[in-house]
Amino acid sequence: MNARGRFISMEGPEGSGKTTQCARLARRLLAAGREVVALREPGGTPLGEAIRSLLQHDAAGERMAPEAETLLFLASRAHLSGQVVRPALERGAWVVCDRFFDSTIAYQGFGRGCDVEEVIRVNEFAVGGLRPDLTVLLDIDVAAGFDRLAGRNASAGTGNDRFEREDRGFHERVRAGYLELARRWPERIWTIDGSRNADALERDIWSRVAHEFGI
Ligand code: T5A
Repeated sequence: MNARGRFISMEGPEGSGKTTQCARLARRLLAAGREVVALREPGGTPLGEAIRSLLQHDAAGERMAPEAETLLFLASRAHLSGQVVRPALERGAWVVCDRFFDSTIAYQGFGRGCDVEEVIRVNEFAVGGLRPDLTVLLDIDVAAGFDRLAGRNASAGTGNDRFEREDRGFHERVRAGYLELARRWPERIWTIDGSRNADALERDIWSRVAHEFGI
């Protein structure tokens, strides 16, 4: 458990509904009278948002080395952890984060093929022992997640970013990597079927959070 506040991260493959559920969980916590700090990764600070933009778009068609990509995510996370997450937890706030360090293990480790144990070690260096009290893993079939994104992109008139353009094999490895992490750290990572409707997921996540943290 973190000093005073609570730290919850939401993880999963593309289109699994993390952003939707983070917003709903934050609303429930606010309604329960908690101070909530809602964050996303990469991002959450001006430096982090600048790094996010570097990571999501091709730099003049140049392919980024997997190690460079990993370290950019970690730079954003190190800054966010020290500047925002730790101070929030120390004053007793609830931090709800759309992705945290499991994303780097799943995407850059399992997805890109960087050595997983090495990625875990550098992650530790970046966050200095900080870890979520609870991680909700929204698991979804890769094709189903991409169908959702296609619907969203069509109505928003946007295209796929650098990660969404990766092939099916990459995203299958990411999904399998997440499930492997859930087996490795069952006390922290709770896997839930993300293909269900958003209201049902919201209810289940809230009931788990309320029960686990005594709200
Ligand atoms: N990344 C990130 C790494 O490679 N390494 C890292 O260390 C980190 C931190 C971030 C990218 O960076 C990569 C992973 C990502 O590719 P992002 O824009 O933040 O990019 O992308 P995602 O985190 O993948 O978020 P998305 O917005 O693409 O998907 P979400 O958040 O899972 O889904 P959400 O909630 O936005 O929903 C998508 C669509 O589905 C609908 C929504 O209305 C929306 O249209 N929807 C549902 N439809 C049916 N049923 C439900 N239950 C639904 N929930 C949502």
